[in-house]
Amino acid sequence: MPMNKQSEDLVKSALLLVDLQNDFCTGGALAVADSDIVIQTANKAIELCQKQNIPIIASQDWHPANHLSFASNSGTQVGDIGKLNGIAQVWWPDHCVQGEYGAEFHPELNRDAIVEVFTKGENPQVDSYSAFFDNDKISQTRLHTWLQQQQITQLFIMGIATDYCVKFTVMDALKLGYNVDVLIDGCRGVNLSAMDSELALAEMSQKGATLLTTDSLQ
Ligand code: VGL
Ligand code: ZN
Repeated sequence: MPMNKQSEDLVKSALLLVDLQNDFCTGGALAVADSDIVIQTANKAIELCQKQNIPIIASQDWHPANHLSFASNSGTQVGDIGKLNGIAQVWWPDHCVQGEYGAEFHPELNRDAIVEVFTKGENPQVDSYSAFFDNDKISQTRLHTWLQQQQITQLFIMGIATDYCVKFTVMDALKLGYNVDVLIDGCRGVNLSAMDSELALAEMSQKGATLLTTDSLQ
């Protein structure tokens, strides 16, 4: 029995792919380990979702070159921790600059399957880990409105990075009332500290997300 038959169930779902971009993959500015596995897992999840008419959507980190989360623009070192406009900030290498190769989705990702893309991180003054809100929680992307228009109330979420953009996206989704399943085999983290991804998953679970593997979509 498929666990989610989009046509028959009352609950409408979407698969949300978080930041599957070149800069977060091998060779990129902010690459996570095993990004090739993430892309393969995404393609498998896409195939399984397409069979059930579950739409595939994606977030895209999309920074202007002058973004203040870049150490190069802030007089800080990569990996430094501090505050940007009063909000906790890690300083990153330049990454996912609008229009550049690093910001594009990975070439091996089945990009044709993606029906809607939600960009984030365009305001140079504030970082945006979540696909829903900037880190200041003031500005929001089109994602929540779009999901409401589609009457989608359940999300399968996977991607990069477990300890930043996946975590913040999952937490906001839960706060907004979505039912969230995290496809953990399709997530990898930055792990500035070794346990960060595990801790992030534990937090997501504790707040109400279900941790699944992609084969449970079958
Ligand atoms: C991300 C750090 C900076 C992410 C984005 O996609 O997790 N991490 N920008
Ligand atoms: Zn970023």
